[in-house]
Amino acid sequence: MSSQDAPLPPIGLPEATGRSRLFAEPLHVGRPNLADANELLNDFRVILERRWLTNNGPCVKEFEHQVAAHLGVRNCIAVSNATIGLQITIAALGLSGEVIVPSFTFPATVHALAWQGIRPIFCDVDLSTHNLAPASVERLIGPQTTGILGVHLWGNACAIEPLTEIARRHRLALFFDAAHAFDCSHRGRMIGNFGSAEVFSFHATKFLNTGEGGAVTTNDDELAAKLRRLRNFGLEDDQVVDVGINGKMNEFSAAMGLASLRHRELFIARNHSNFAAYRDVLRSIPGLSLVEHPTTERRNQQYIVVDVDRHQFGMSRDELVTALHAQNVIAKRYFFPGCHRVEPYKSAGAASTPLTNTEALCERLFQLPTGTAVSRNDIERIGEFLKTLTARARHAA
Ligand code: T4K
Repeated sequence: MSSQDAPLPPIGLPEATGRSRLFAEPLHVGRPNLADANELLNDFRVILERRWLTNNGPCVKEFEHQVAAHLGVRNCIAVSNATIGLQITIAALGLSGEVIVPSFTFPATVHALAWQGIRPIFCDVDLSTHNLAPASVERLIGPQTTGILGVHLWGNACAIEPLTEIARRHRLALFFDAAHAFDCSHRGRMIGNFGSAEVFSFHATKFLNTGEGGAVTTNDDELAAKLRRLRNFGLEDDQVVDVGINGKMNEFSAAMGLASLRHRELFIARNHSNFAAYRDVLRSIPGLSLVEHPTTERRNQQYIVVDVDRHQFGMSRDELVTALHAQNVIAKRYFFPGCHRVEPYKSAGAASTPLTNTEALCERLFQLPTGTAVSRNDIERIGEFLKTLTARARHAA
């Protein structure tokens, strides 16, 4: 069970659960954005006819080429998922001891460190960006620290320049979990070009998906060569030169990725129009604010993140999410309760470190469905429901 699956408390509003549901079918956060099914089936047929299914096949090579060209980065190494991508990056950078990482992230970021025998040092985030707070990072650097792992949460870039300066001053590796940030920019440059390496996720729930998949990008050719070996059992031609793993992307995933790349403008346009629709409906609801980030940057807008003020709205975030679930709107509580409060990190003492901003965000934020499976009409219905919910909750108070 993931931390997000922890049971939600029951709420005492019969109006929210007693009637027929707002949606007959569940409306999910993370419903995949998909290319046309016939187009995909045709691509799969070609792969089957070619009888080359994995191990650096032609679709994987083409996918890597197109991703690198789109991001303007020298190297793209496609992998089986971002978690493996993070692990081989940690190994390729030769990290050990302790690495500073936000607690406010999906557990995969932190587990990737733990799998490599590294102690995660949890750092608080900035309340406005939800990303690593550079001043807090610097305070946590100790003799065992070898690296900083930032996360571009919701596709919003970390404070890259201050973090780069801190890493340079303390001679630490700096790399990024860019799982949410494909097709997003920082100061006009595409994410994928920063730090020693950046790791994308192409999981089904991500803006651009390959079913399962990911990629590591880097402008360091030597690091790229090592990452390619580590992804493929440590093999260099037929010689084993590193302790590698099997982190290869297969041809079907790469074909899905290529199809997603062809349709990405459509996906982005839908995410942006859904975001605008949510902004319209949430504007008039007291206690709910849509989390917004700089509009001067390119953004995939894959996450609709809402901040709940329980006093103004009339109920807590958890009560609200329960009420939405009862209506078949499967809102998520990313990233409750914070990695420092889950095992094994909690028992190792991480929960005793106060991470005030992280804990506040963990109690206040939730995510609503978007993507190509969600229409403006769906969003308006969710908005009407939320209006009724707050009116009743405030009346009952
Ligand atoms: N770093 C960060 C910051 C991440 O957010 C993630 C993953 C990673 C690293 C690791 O990347 P990968 O190793 O996965 O490439 C989901 C995803 O499984 C996970 O990939 C993602 N982040 C995370 C934010 O969301 P859960 O536990 O919420 O998954 P689940 O099964 O509850 O699915 C989420 C929603 O999506 C559900 O409401 C159902 C819907 N869904 C899901 C799938 C798989 C669909 O409608 N169709 C589908 O095919 O973690």
